[in-house]
Amino acid sequence: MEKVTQSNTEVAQNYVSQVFETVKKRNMNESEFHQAVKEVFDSLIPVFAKNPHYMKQGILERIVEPERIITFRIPWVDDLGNVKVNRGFRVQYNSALGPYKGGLRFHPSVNTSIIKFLGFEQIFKNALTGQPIGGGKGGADFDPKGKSDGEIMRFTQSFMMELSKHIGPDLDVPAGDIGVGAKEIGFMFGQYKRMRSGYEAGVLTGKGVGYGGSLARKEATGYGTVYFVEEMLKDHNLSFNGSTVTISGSGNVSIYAIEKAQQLGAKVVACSDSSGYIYDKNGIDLSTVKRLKEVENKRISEYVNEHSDAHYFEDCSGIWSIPCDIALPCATQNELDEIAAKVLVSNGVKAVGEGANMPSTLEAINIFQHNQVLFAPAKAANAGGVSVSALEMAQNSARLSWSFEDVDAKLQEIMKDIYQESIKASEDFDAAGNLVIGANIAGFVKVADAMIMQGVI
Ligand code: NDP
Ligand code: 2IT
Repeated sequence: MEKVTQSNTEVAQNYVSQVFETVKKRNMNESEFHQAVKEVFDSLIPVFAKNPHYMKQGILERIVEPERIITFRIPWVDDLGNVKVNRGFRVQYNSALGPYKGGLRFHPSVNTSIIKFLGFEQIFKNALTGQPIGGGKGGADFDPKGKSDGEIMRFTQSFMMELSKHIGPDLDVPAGDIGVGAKEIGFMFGQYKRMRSGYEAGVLTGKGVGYGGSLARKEATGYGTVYFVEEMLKDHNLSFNGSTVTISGSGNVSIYAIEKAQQLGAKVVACSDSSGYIYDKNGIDLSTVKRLKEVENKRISEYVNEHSDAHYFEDCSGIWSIPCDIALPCATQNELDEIAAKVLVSNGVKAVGEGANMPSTLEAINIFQHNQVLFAPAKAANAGGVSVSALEMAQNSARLSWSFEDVDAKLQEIMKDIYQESIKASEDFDAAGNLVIGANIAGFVKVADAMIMQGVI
């Protein structure tokens, strides 16, 4: 390790901005991808200043270039007999630490930029978990809203016909993300099995618990986010207990973040979907949200029909105008912008924890950090989901299934470790307490060192 001088820092800055310019040129019009890359690159300048050998190894140039991107046609037939065509994606980003691992997203907004930003972040998130998993992501621009179970099954079967050529328990292990839950994973697993001569349980995670799924996987991302934020709060003599919390979204991550925050004594007063948000000053009744979203597939607006004190507001971004101590964005990318961040700050928010992937814009993160708001970045805070996916792979390989309590205890341990590692990296690189920098560096160093040991590949 070299002594850091001003000129080392300048060399590192120049290197980073030159590689970033190439990234922009080579990946034109991919704004989400640029945003994710910029956040990581900016964090790494002190690493290159201290360890110039990473620059000589061309590590940034290699790490931003996916090992492989697969795109494919997904033809399927709707209930009326019409032929539909969607586009499928899988980015196999980095396998330095293990098989590619990461979710599948079904949403009309899915495109190359979205899948690449998610895949890029997944590399460092997966490294932080300490589990042997590389980074990948995939999905399709298919909109599951309003589709029958038959349509969803036919679509996912067609999707898997093609994806199956590229995945396997030791090669690439997809899971869920927006629009992909246990139902879709079940249909995909069935179709994959038909096309193989054996039962490869570990090819997908997030499976039903009756056929190889792990207990606590469903809860893992939301619970993990709250465990991580609780750890961060504890360091500042704060806690969920007795605090007022807003949590955007009402999908998988959001529901289980609400559940754990409530178990820790918080009052969660608001949640949302893409149409609008609800505010319940008495605290959200989670059993109603679960029934509406997990069973009946309804809009969050229906909540107020059953809770007369609650209010529904159109425009989901308005959720950030509700005064709270802790805000957990758990819906989607860029759902919390600079204006929303300023409103949260002026209402006295103490901590923000990202359950979703890249929910805060770079400008919003700046606002939080300049106003001493504790900030838990997605890569670290939402790593609980993929951590338990890796535990599901381990159980599948061993042909065992662990109890809910065992998996939950391991999850808590992993989230604490990620917090400690990120804090330590922030201190080692003169940014004490900055978890964006700490998490990016801690994840990056593991991947970069493994890549260097494996040669120029
Ligand atoms: P779900 O599909 O279960 O839920 C998504 C929620 O976010 C829904 O309430 C949805 O509302 C809302 N939402 C989606 N898109 C938008 C949008 N454009 N604007 C406003 N609201 C929107 O997905 P998950 O809960 O699994 O995922 C949520 C986030 O967490 C994503 O960023 C995902 O990448 C991330 N994540 C997920 C993990 C997992 O294990 N599932 C792990 C780590 C991160 P509506 O129903 O109206 O569309
Ligand atoms: O963004 C994520 O970490 C996920 N959607 C979960 C990935 C996984 O493989 O469990």
